[in-house]
Amino acid sequence: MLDVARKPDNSASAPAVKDILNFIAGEYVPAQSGKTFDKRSPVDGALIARVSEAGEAEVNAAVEAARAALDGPWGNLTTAERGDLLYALANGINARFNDFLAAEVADTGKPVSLASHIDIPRGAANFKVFADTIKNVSTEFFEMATPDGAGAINYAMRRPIGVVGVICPWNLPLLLMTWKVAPAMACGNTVVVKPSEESPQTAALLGEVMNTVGIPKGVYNVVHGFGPGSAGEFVTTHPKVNAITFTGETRTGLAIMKAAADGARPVSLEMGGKNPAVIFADCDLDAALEGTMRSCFANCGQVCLGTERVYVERPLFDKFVAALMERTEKLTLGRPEDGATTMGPLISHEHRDKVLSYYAKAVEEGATVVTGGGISNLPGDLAKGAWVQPTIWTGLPDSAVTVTEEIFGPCTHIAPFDTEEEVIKHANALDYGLAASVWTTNLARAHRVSAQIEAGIVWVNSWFLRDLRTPFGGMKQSGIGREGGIHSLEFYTELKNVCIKL
Ligand code: NAD
Ligand code: 6OD
Repeated sequence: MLDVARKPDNSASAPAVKDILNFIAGEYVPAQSGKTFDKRSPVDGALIARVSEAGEAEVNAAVEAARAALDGPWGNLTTAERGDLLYALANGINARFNDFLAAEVADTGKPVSLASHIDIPRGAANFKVFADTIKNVSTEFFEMATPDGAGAINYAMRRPIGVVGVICPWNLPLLLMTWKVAPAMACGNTVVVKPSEESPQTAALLGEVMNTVGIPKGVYNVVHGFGPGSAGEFVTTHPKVNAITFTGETRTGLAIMKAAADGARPVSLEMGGKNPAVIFADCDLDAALEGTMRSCFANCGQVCLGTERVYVERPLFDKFVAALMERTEKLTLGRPEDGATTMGPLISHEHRDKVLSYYAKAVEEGATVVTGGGISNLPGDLAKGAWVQPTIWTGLPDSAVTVTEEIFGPCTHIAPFDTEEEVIKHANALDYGLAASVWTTNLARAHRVSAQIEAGIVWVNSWFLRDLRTPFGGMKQSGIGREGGIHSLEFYTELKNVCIKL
């Protein structure tokens, strides 16, 4: 269970324009081409960073550095030595907590209160969890008979898979990047990370911590840029990248899977979702409202596990909609460092255009707009930020685009249901299967419904409660594979069997 509280430092704001470079073989380097792209604040549109865009030359250099580290100093460390370094990394992030917080908040505009409780502590915790996991895993052993009577023994060994390409999204940048980098490194691999173009800063900053704690050069490399025709494509098509782990949209994941087919390279894909919440009339209403508020609006609705479809048992429907509306209208949009802020902006104007197109589509499709539905007009500089109103709709059929496509914004549709059987059909109606939450005080029902919902994780009477030892991933088009605890080891290591004839 994650419950790490840290006192936010209100100095985590108003960054100057920074130059963000690629991190290759332990050095910060600009692209040979000199190409850069601008990173603007989602809060007020101000230019906050100029980011060096890696070309093929930088990606090649990063992959070569990663391979050299693997064949050299990193590959020679014991599991315990790697574990100690991973602990030092976690402590190193915590020692620079406010720097990471400032960088994350600047890139994403998320409230300091959120990033200081979730993003940065989890970004650090991932290293400790996987350092511990790797120390405690055994492999299988079989004795067998042989015709000469002497017998043979078989034992399995885990070996690193090699250079791992790590392609990251922008919604929880440090948390989701270290969620992949930590197990990859714990298992003895080296990495080439491609952060999202929208959130380059914390991945870059982590390079400093890698150097400070003495991670050998080349183990952790960062190349900045976009997807197609840029660093993302160069990493995922590079023949010397041995495996690719990805978090992002389903469409992107499928393109990466095709690229990985060349060379038969394994992929781990954590992709999109359109997650249901199922609220039974016997639920603890306050808890269900509190949890549903978070699952719909935390991080401005930009959480892959978030709820964009709420199904409420009919006797509770009107009351639930009215209460959720009331709470939604109390959300406070504002500057990240303002303690009163409970919701930030979307990541960019481009993403806002996408979310607003769904707001318009919902109306076209005949939705009742319970609250929101437009742009939030904030005063002063904030008027240039990527703000939208938190939005609730009712009245749409399951076939509506608004109810079937992932929007990834602060919005949800609420529909009534009458029976368990019916709501399970609604929940399972889409090609996505990432997460769901069920709210009921009936234990038998909770178990019955959870068992039937097609999702990688089902929360009962909670949301985003994460024990990092558990399997995490999506069913159907929400993902391929599972990571977390020992499941990460399945992806980040190759198992080999040694058979010794006695
Ligand atoms: P995205 O797919 O647009 O981008 C993710 C990363 O892929 C970025 O670094 C991007 O530059 C890169 N990329 C894009 N096209 C590429 C290509 N052709 N080849 C290689 N790299 C490419 O996703 P996003 O907008 O950054 O993130 C939001 C999406 O991520 C949502 O769909 C959300 O559900 C999903 N997500 C899923 C999980 C999960 O655990 N399942 C977690 C977080 C986010
Ligand atoms: O908590 C995690 O480890 C995780 N992968 C969360 C994903 C959140 C998606 O936005």
